[in-house]
Amino acid sequence: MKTYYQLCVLAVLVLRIHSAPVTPSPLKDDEDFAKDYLKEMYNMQSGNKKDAASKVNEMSMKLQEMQRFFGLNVTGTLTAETLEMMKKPRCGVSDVSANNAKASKAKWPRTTLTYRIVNYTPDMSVAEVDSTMAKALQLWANVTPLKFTRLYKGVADIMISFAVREHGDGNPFDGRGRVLAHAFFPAAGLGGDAHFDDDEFFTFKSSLGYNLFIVAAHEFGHSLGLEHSNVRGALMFPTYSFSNPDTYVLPRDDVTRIQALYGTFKEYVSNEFGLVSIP
Ligand SMILES: [Ca+2]
Ligand SMILES: [Ca+2]
Ligand SMILES: [Zn+2]
Ligand SMILES: [Zn+2]
Repeated sequence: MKTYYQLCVLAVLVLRIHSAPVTPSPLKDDEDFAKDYLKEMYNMQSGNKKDAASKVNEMSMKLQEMQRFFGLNVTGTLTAETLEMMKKPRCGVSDVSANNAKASKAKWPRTTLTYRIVNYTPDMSVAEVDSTMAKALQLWANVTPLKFTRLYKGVADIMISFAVREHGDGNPFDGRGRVLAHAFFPAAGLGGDAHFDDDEFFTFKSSLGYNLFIVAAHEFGHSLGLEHSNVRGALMFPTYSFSNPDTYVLPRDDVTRIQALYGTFKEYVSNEFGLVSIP
Protein backbone atom coordinates (compact mmCIF):
# COMPACT_ATOMS: atom_id res chain seq x y z
CA MET A 1 0.00 0.00 0.00
CA LYS A 2 2.80 2.33 0.94
CA THR A 3 4.70 1.48 -2.26
CA TYR A 4 1.57 2.08 -4.29
CA TYR A 5 1.17 5.47 -2.67
CA GLN A 6 4.81 6.31 -3.31
CA LEU A 7 4.38 5.35 -6.98
CA CYS A 8 1.37 7.62 -7.25
CA VAL A 9 3.30 10.49 -5.71
CA LEU A 10 6.14 9.78 -8.12
CA ALA A 11 3.76 9.70 -11.07
CA VAL A 12 2.27 13.04 -10.01
CA LEU A 13 5.75 14.50 -9.67
CA VAL A 14 6.77 13.27 -13.13
CA LEU A 15 3.59 14.72 -14.62
CA ARG A 16 4.26 17.99 -12.88
CA ILE A 17 7.85 18.17 -14.09
CA HIS A 18 6.66 17.73 -17.67
CA SER A 19 3.99 20.37 -17.41
CA ALA A 20 5.93 22.73 -15.16
CA PRO A 21 6.89 26.19 -16.38
CA VAL A 22 10.60 26.86 -16.89
CA THR A 23 10.80 29.22 -13.90
CA PRO A 24 11.85 27.46 -10.69
CA SER A 25 8.84 26.69 -8.50
CA PRO A 26 8.66 25.69 -4.82
CA LEU A 27 8.80 22.01 -3.98
CA LYS A 28 5.53 20.16 -4.22
CA ASP A 29 5.54 19.43 -0.51
CA ASP A 30 5.96 23.10 0.33
CA GLU A 31 3.19 24.07 -2.06
CA ASP A 32 0.78 21.54 -0.54
CA PHE A 33 1.79 22.69 2.90
CA ALA A 34 1.12 26.31 1.92
CA LYS A 35 -2.28 25.39 0.45
CA ASP A 36 -3.31 23.67 3.67
CA TYR A 37 -2.10 26.64 5.69
CA LEU A 38 -4.06 29.13 3.57
CA LYS A 39 -7.21 26.99 3.72
CA GLU A 40 -6.96 26.72 7.48
CA MET A 41 -5.76 30.18 8.44
CA TYR A 42 -6.94 32.39 5.56
CA ASN A 43 -10.21 30.77 4.63
CA MET A 44 -9.02 29.80 1.14
CA GLN A 45 -11.77 27.87 -0.61
CA SER A 46 -10.69 24.49 -1.92
CA GLY A 47 -11.77 23.20 -5.29
CA ASN A 48 -14.81 25.44 -5.61
CA LYS A 49 -13.56 26.95 -8.81
CA LYS A 50 -13.20 24.59 -11.73
CA ASP A 51 -10.46 26.14 -13.83
CA ALA A 52 -6.81 26.06 -12.82
CA ALA A 53 -6.30 29.75 -13.60
CA SER A 54 -8.76 31.00 -11.00
CA LYS A 55 -7.35 28.55 -8.45
CA VAL A 56 -3.85 29.93 -9.01
CA ASN A 57 -5.30 33.42 -8.79
CA GLU A 58 -7.07 32.66 -5.51
CA MET A 59 -3.89 31.21 -4.01
CA SER A 60 -1.98 34.31 -5.09
CA MET A 61 -4.60 36.59 -3.49
CA LYS A 62 -4.54 34.60 -0.25
CA LEU A 63 -0.72 34.65 -0.22
CA GLN A 64 -0.85 38.42 -0.53
CA GLU A 65 -3.38 38.63 2.29
CA MET A 66 -1.13 36.50 4.52
CA GLN A 67 2.02 38.43 3.55
CA ARG A 68 0.29 41.73 4.30
CA PHE A 69 -0.88 40.45 7.71
CA PHE A 70 2.62 39.38 8.72
CA GLY A 71 4.33 42.44 7.25
CA LEU A 72 6.27 40.41 4.68
CA ASN A 73 7.08 41.41 1.11
CA VAL A 74 3.75 41.21 -0.69
CA THR A 75 4.52 39.14 -3.79
CA GLY A 76 1.58 36.76 -4.05
CA THR A 77 4.07 33.94 -4.48
CA LEU A 78 5.45 31.40 -2.05
CA THR A 79 8.72 33.09 -1.14
CA ALA A 80 11.20 31.62 1.33
CA GLU A 81 10.27 34.13 4.07
CA THR A 82 6.58 33.35 3.55
CA LEU A 83 7.19 29.64 3.93
CA GLU A 84 9.37 30.25 6.96
CA MET A 85 6.58 32.24 8.63
CA MET A 86 4.04 29.53 7.77
CA LYS A 87 6.20 26.88 9.44
CA LYS A 88 6.45 28.71 12.77
CA PRO A 89 4.51 27.16 15.66
CA ARG A 90 1.28 29.06 16.11
CA CYS A 91 -2.30 29.22 17.32
CA GLY A 92 -4.90 27.26 15.33
CA VAL A 93 -7.43 30.11 15.18
CA SER A 94 -7.58 31.58 11.67
CA ASP A 95 -6.18 35.05 11.03
CA VAL A 96 -8.98 36.24 8.82
CA SER A 97 -12.10 34.16 8.58
CA ALA A 98 -15.68 34.85 7.71
CA ASN A 99 -16.50 33.91 11.30
CA ASN A 100 -14.12 36.49 12.63
CA ALA A 101 -16.13 39.29 11.06
CA LYS A 102 -19.04 38.30 13.28
CA ALA A 103 -16.93 37.15 16.18
CA SER A 104 -15.03 40.44 16.35
CA LYS A 105 -18.14 41.93 17.88
CA ALA A 106 -18.57 38.97 20.23
CA LYS A 107 -17.97 39.68 23.89
CA TRP A 108 -19.35 38.33 27.12
CA PRO A 109 -22.44 40.21 28.30
CA ARG A 110 -21.16 40.14 31.92
CA THR A 111 -17.84 40.68 33.66
CA THR A 112 -17.86 37.73 36.07
CA LEU A 113 -16.91 34.58 34.19
CA THR A 114 -16.26 31.01 35.27
CA TYR A 115 -13.54 28.62 34.16
CA ARG A 116 -12.88 24.95 34.74
CA ILE A 117 -9.76 22.88 34.11
CA VAL A 118 -11.27 19.70 32.75
CA ASN A 119 -8.07 17.64 32.48
CA TYR A 120 -4.30 17.92 32.73
CA THR A 121 -1.18 17.47 30.64
CA PRO A 122 1.38 14.87 31.81
CA ASP A 123 4.10 17.44 31.05
CA MET A 124 3.53 19.46 34.22
CA SER A 125 2.27 18.98 37.77
CA VAL A 126 -1.37 19.68 38.58
CA ALA A 127 -0.33 22.62 40.78
CA GLU A 128 1.74 24.08 37.94
CA VAL A 129 -1.16 23.86 35.47
CA ASP A 130 -3.59 25.33 38.03
CA SER A 131 -1.34 28.26 38.78
CA THR A 132 -0.52 28.84 35.10
CA MET A 133 -4.19 29.04 34.07
CA ALA A 134 -5.10 31.34 36.97
CA LYS A 135 -2.17 33.63 36.17
CA ALA A 136 -2.98 33.71 32.43
CA LEU A 137 -6.57 34.76 33.15
CA GLN A 138 -5.40 37.30 35.71
CA LEU A 139 -3.28 38.98 33.02
CA TRP A 140 -6.54 40.05 31.33
CA ALA A 141 -8.41 40.71 34.59
CA ASN A 142 -5.67 43.14 35.66
CA VAL A 143 -6.57 45.65 32.97
CA THR A 144 -10.36 45.16 32.71
CA PRO A 145 -13.36 44.83 35.05
CA LEU A 146 -13.35 41.05 34.33
CA LYS A 147 -13.29 38.58 37.22
CA PHE A 148 -12.72 34.85 36.90
CA THR A 149 -14.10 32.23 39.26
CA ARG A 150 -12.93 28.65 39.15
CA LEU A 151 -15.43 25.78 39.00
CA TYR A 152 -14.45 22.21 39.84
CA LYS A 153 -17.46 20.54 38.26
CA GLY A 154 -20.27 21.30 35.85
CA VAL A 155 -20.15 23.63 32.88
CA ALA A 156 -18.07 26.78 33.08
CA ASP A 157 -17.95 29.59 30.53
CA ILE A 158 -14.33 28.77 29.75
CA MET A 159 -13.77 25.01 29.68
CA ILE A 160 -10.03 24.30 29.52
CA SER A 161 -8.78 20.96 28.22
CA PHE A 162 -5.81 19.12 26.75
CA ALA A 163 -6.42 16.86 23.76
CA VAL A 164 -4.71 15.29 20.77
CA ARG A 165 -5.82 14.94 17.13
CA GLU A 166 -9.61 14.73 16.68
CA HIS A 167 -11.28 15.76 19.94
CA GLY A 168 -14.93 16.34 19.15
CA ASP A 169 -15.12 19.91 17.84
CA GLY A 170 -14.31 19.30 14.17
CA ASN A 171 -10.93 21.05 14.52
CA PRO A 172 -8.49 18.14 14.98
CA PHE A 173 -5.01 18.91 16.26
CA ASP A 174 -2.05 18.09 14.02
CA GLY A 175 0.35 16.12 16.21
CA ARG A 176 3.66 17.51 17.42
CA GLY A 177 4.55 20.96 16.14
CA ARG A 178 2.83 23.77 14.23
CA VAL A 179 -0.61 24.26 15.84
CA LEU A 180 -0.26 24.48 19.64
CA ALA A 181 -3.78 25.31 20.79
CA HIS A 182 -7.04 26.96 19.81
CA ALA A 183 -9.95 28.66 21.52
CA PHE A 184 -13.47 29.80 20.72
CA PHE A 185 -14.88 33.31 20.75
CA PRO A 186 -17.50 34.23 23.38
CA ALA A 187 -20.76 32.32 22.95
CA ALA A 188 -22.74 29.59 24.68
CA GLY A 189 -21.51 25.97 24.53
CA LEU A 190 -18.06 25.67 22.94
CA GLY A 191 -17.76 29.46 23.02
CA GLY A 192 -14.95 30.62 25.30
CA ASP A 193 -13.43 27.14 25.56
CA ALA A 194 -9.68 26.67 25.17
CA HIS A 195 -8.04 23.47 23.91
CA PHE A 196 -4.33 22.66 24.10
CA ASP A 197 -2.58 20.19 21.80
CA ASP A 198 -1.13 17.61 24.16
CA ASP A 199 1.20 16.29 21.47
CA GLU A 200 3.25 19.39 22.36
CA PHE A 201 5.58 19.52 25.32
CA PHE A 202 4.32 22.27 27.65
CA THR A 203 6.47 23.80 30.35
CA PHE A 204 5.99 25.91 33.47
CA LYS A 205 8.86 28.35 33.86
CA SER A 206 11.21 27.14 31.19
CA SER A 207 11.86 28.23 27.64
CA LEU A 208 12.04 24.57 26.60
CA GLY A 209 9.08 23.17 24.70
CA TYR A 210 6.22 25.65 24.73
CA ASN A 211 5.60 27.78 27.76
CA LEU A 212 2.03 27.05 28.82
CA PHE A 213 1.49 30.49 30.36
CA ILE A 214 2.26 32.27 27.08
CA VAL A 215 0.12 29.87 25.04
CA ALA A 216 -2.79 29.99 27.52
CA ALA A 217 -2.74 33.78 27.91
CA HIS A 218 -3.00 34.06 24.10
CA GLU A 219 -5.87 31.56 23.90
CA PHE A 220 -7.82 33.32 26.67
CA GLY A 221 -7.60 36.47 24.55
CA HIS A 222 -9.75 34.60 22.00
CA SER A 223 -12.00 33.26 24.80
CA LEU A 224 -12.70 36.90 25.68
CA GLY A 225 -13.34 38.01 22.09
CA LEU A 226 -10.01 39.13 20.64
CA GLU A 227 -8.89 38.19 17.15
CA HIS A 228 -5.27 37.92 16.06
CA SER A 229 -3.24 41.08 15.96
CA ASN A 230 -0.77 41.88 13.18
CA VAL A 231 1.38 43.83 15.64
CA ARG A 232 4.67 42.01 16.17
CA GLY A 233 5.30 41.47 19.85
CA ALA A 234 1.58 41.58 20.72
CA LEU A 235 0.33 38.61 22.73
CA MET A 236 -2.39 38.12 20.11
CA PHE A 237 0.14 37.81 17.26
CA PRO A 238 -0.56 34.35 15.77
CA THR A 239 2.90 32.78 16.15
CA TYR A 240 4.48 31.60 19.40
CA SER A 241 7.46 33.29 20.94
CA PHE A 242 8.79 32.70 24.42
CA SER A 243 8.69 35.35 27.13
CA ASN A 244 9.54 34.87 30.79
CA PRO A 245 6.18 34.34 32.57
CA ASP A 246 7.53 35.86 35.80
CA THR A 247 8.20 39.24 34.26
CA TYR A 248 5.59 39.21 31.49
CA VAL A 249 3.64 42.43 31.00
CA LEU A 250 0.60 42.50 28.72
CA PRO A 251 1.70 44.47 25.61
CA ARG A 252 0.07 47.84 24.91
CA ASP A 253 -1.70 46.59 21.74
CA ASP A 254 -3.48 43.85 23.71
CA VAL A 255 -4.39 46.21 26.57
CA THR A 256 -5.95 48.68 24.13
CA ARG A 257 -7.92 45.99 22.33
CA ILE A 258 -9.30 44.24 25.44
CA GLN A 259 -10.24 47.60 27.00
CA ALA A 260 -12.08 48.52 23.80
CA LEU A 261 -14.30 45.50 24.52
CA TYR A 262 -14.70 45.63 28.30
CA GLY A 263 -13.48 49.00 29.49
CA THR A 264 -10.80 49.59 32.11
CA PHE A 265 -10.57 48.47 35.72
CA LYS A 266 -10.69 52.05 36.87
CA GLU A 267 -13.67 53.21 38.85
CA TYR A 268 -15.59 56.26 37.84
CA VAL A 269 -17.14 58.97 39.97
CA SER A 270 -19.14 61.88 38.78
CA ASN A 271 -18.49 65.47 39.66
CA GLU A 272 -19.94 68.70 38.35
CA PHE A 273 -18.00 68.29 35.08
CA GLY A 274 -19.27 64.79 34.40
CA LEU A 275 -17.52 61.47 34.70
CA VAL A 276 -13.95 61.48 35.91
CA SER A 277 -11.71 58.48 36.23
CA ILE A 278 -9.68 57.77 39.35
CA PRO A 279 -6.22 56.62 38.30
CA1 LIG B 1 -18.03 27.63 26.91
CA1 LIG C 1 0.49 20.53 17.10
ZN1 LIG D 1 -4.73 32.70 18.40
ZN1 LIG E 1 -10.62 21.89 19.98
